[in-house]
Amino acid sequence: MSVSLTSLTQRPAWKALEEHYQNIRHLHLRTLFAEDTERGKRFACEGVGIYFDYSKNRITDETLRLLLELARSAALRERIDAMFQGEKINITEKRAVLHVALRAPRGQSIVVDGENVVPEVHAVLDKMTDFANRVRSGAWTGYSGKRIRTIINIGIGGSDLGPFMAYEALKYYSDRNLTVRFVSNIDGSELVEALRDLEPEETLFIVSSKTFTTLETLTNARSARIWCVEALGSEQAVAKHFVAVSTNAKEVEKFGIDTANMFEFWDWVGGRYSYDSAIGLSLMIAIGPERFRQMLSGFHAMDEHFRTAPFERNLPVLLGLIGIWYNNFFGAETVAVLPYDHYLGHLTAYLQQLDMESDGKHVDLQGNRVNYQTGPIIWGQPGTNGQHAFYQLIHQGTKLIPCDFIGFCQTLNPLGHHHDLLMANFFAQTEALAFGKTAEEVAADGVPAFQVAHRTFEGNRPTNTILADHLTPETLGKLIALYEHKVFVQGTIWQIDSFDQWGVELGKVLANRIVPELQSGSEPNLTHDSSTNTLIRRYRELRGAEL
Ligand code: G6Q
Repeated sequence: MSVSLTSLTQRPAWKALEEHYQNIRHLHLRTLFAEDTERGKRFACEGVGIYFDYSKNRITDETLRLLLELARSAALRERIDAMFQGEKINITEKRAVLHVALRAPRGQSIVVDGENVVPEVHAVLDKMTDFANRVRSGAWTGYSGKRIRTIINIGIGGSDLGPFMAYEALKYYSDRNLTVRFVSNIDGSELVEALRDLEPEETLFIVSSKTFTTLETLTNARSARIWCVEALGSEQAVAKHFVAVSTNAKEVEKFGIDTANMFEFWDWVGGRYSYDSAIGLSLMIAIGPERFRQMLSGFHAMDEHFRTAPFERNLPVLLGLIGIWYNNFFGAETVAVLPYDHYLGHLTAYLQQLDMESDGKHVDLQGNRVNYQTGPIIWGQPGTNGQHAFYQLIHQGTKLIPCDFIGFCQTLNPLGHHHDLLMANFFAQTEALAFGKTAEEVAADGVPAFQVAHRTFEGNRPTNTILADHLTPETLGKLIALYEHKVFVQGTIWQIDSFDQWGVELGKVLANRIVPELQSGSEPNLTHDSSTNTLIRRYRELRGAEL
């Protein structure tokens, strides 16, 4: 795709938004709702069963009109088509960006370098299905013939956060005779704690690494292998207790895993966009192939919505544009993601990587430093715990923190009135954040004068509400695709490459330089800055000391 674009901040739509911001920055949500009794319905839309209420945002019809204009000026439509058609839009790595192909139905065609990739996707899904069924049924046994009870996914970043989040999110649907654990950190304590109560005979390791060269993953995998071989008394045990998920067959073989037990994916799947590929093998084993495929059809439904719905009713487009409004015009630095569902406890950590690794860039596609803000800081945790902790700052602090509230109308675990109470909190919070409580209202409650200022809530704190029926594999797929595409929308407007991650690559190189300096027997010749040199010397002095 070659669309040449005027610099972002010089575009008429951008300039118009700057001016519009000056006009409405003091406008209160109280006024907006009072002036339009239908606002709660008008500023809401539904797509593929996800209800999106964006009325409690500091926007008017004019704001939306201008934001949509900005999207058009960024050639968003052309860019969406380019992604779905397999163009190499990840320009710094010269790669196509095709996580959407991972959930394309059998029979669809998406061509990369002259080849339709959809049949390959389904061939791997079929291989995963067969393997998952064998583990779940007990047909696949460990070396000593016992069935597998625990699966340990060893991976990090994109090869960990996605399957971990989704396993927790869909635990309700998982086979409780099997447990999945996730080991990511190179800190040996994590692996030791994960293994301490396990039977090696009943444990299966899935080594998940796109490159199969990542220090953390390979170090953990080697230690796990020693644990397994020592306990089972033979190298032959590896074939029954280790499988791999990777794009790199050569390295998998080098590690000693039979490539017949390797599940493939491709360089056009970014790590943080990969949990619906073979990287989700642990999840598929836990919830079963059928539910995994339901999740994929949820992803696909949102993909199609994103690809075809008019921007005015397009959930990822609206979510993305509203985020731009606060990030680039109000100067908000962060976004809080607040799921009101126990099972979504790891969603925010997952979205943190998805969003911040994708859009945390300071140069545009031409390599020029941008003169505007790009990706926000994503943070948060499930309500209502947050209400008893950091919500104070959202309600009464000095910072503007736009929030995404995510909730469900039905619970998977009906228990007394729990769910109504949970959702009452959800609705009450977005209401209070929007409307606040004036000093007059506080005084009218009989609050002593000295407390009135402290107990006044300015309100005008913006929130999005994302509401679905209940949490199913399909709903999770829709939700994740919603955020994937929201990140894409924003990256497109900011004109950055949302699909590379040079900051992560740097970390991989830097640590390798210091390892020999920590381990060498003789005093190393340290050439870092004086702080790093001193810290390394201190560490070398103390590392061998008795505990
Ligand atoms: C994701 C990133 C990064 C990556 C990890 C693990 O988009 O590239 O988080 O997933 O560094 O890499 P491997 O899968 O290659 O081990």
